[in-house]
Amino acid sequence: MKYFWMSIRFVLAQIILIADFCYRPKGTKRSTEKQNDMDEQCQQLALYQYAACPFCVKVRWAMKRNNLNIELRDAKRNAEFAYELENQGGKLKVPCLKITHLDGTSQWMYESKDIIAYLQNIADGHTRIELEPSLAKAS
Ligand SMILES: N[C@@H](CCC(=O)N[C@@H](CS)C(=O)NCC(=O)O)C(=O)O
Repeated sequence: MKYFWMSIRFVLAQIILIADFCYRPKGTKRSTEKQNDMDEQCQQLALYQYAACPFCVKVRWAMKRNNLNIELRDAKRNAEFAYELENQGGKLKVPCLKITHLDGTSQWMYESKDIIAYLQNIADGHTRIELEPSLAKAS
């Protein structure tokens, strides 16, 4: 019986991975200057996720759609990421977005809907992530 459920989970994971690959959206283009600014803001973010989690796929699609280059941390394959997520974030659940603030504190955002809404606000310029002085452009 154990092997039956393992097989079902394996097949479902493969379906999710294939769907992710086939239906991944194209990214919208922005000017190089705006993209650089967005990339700098995204350095304050990290997404803890599993490759074959449907909720994580939704978040990764939102990132792709908006050209947000956020570091992906696979908490299934990397024990250190899983440990950080559980001990600093509070629970071993994905997706979870880690937002590092200027003062060094971190915010751990769970729930794919909340993460997608937050990322959309960043992409639309309604929310701005404060940058480390070393990252902020001298202008
Ligand atoms: N309502 C959550 C559901 C997230 C969820 O159920 N994630 C699963 C993976 S697909 C999970 O992390 N479960 C706990 C675990 O696998 O340890 C969301 O939309 O983000």
